[in-house]
Amino acid sequence: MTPWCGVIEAFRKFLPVTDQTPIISLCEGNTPLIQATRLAKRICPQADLYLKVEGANPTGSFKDRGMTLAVSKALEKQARAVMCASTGNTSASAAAYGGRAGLPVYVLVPAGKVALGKLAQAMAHGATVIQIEGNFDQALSIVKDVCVEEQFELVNSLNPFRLEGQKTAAMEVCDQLGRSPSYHFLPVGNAGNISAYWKGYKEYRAAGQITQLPKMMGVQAEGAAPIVRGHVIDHPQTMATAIRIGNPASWKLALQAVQESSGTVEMVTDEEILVAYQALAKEEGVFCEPASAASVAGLTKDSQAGRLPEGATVVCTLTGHGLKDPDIAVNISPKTRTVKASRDAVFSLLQI
Ligand code: AN7
Repeated sequence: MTPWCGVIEAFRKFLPVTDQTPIISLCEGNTPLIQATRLAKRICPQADLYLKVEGANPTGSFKDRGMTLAVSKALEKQARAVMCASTGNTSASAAAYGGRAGLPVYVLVPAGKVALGKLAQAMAHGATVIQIEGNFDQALSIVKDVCVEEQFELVNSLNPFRLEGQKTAAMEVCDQLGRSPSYHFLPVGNAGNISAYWKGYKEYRAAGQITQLPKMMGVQAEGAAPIVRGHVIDHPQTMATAIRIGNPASWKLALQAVQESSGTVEMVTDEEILVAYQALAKEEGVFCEPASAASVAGLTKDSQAGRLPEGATVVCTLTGHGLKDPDIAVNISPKTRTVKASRDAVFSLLQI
């Protein structure tokens, strides 16, 4: 068996690279597609449910699929530096891949609204991390200006190479399932990923690898749901900080994906997200970050409302690893107990 060498090598013929492109890879992709029978029995007994565990990528999120290509292309065109605005995961990925390419990395993040693990990653990989007293949308607007003036390579999903790389996730799902799912749920923030998946599915069908296309089901957090509400949200709010975005860059592309596929964009409350987050961790052994669980929260809602047909094959993308946001996990779980180092003290706590 040839070893896995990352998404550019695996999907080279679908990607805009040549023999001259220097490939910066951390062997991203090839993430598990895990069947979730226990969870399905409870939330959608009429369907087969699979989880695409993107937290298993090298920096713990799906962003690596796009970043390998964006940074490789930045290096090819001899960019001076790479820069992004981020709710956290893009900055972690840019820092890792940029560092590996030997490029300076600048990231702008909303102060106090980035999960600890993500901030730690950007810092550890040596990026210049600038926190702004504002939100993601303001950060992106500043970054766009700086990149034009300084001729830095913008590595947000406005960079078309990001979406090209991320589309490989849809292709992997088809390879793993042996066909396309009938429904694909994923969280929507800046709306790049849902657009990338749709591109990937369509290209795979055009290449004769699949015959059907899934319905694309986007899920936003209620306090940060501009696409569902049909207008920009100036002050987006959600504890799922990864998708705390009020003016998504790929808004139009996402709507197109949903309309072309006869899917939907819906919103779920923070409480519904946390219920799904805990169920995934406890019932399936899959620890994702809160934003990722929005996909399963959306599925739960649709299934309960009778909108999911009998025999559906459903994939939920879990976009980021649970370890990204340790504070949430600790804060919403029952407190751990500390006792004397004695057998009796320990036995007294066992619930058997
Ligand atoms: C875990 O890192 O926008 O709809 O700056 O980190 O493609 O934006 C992150 C987004 C879902 C939404 N799940 O994806 C960033 C950033 C997780 C994420 C999304 C993000 P898009």
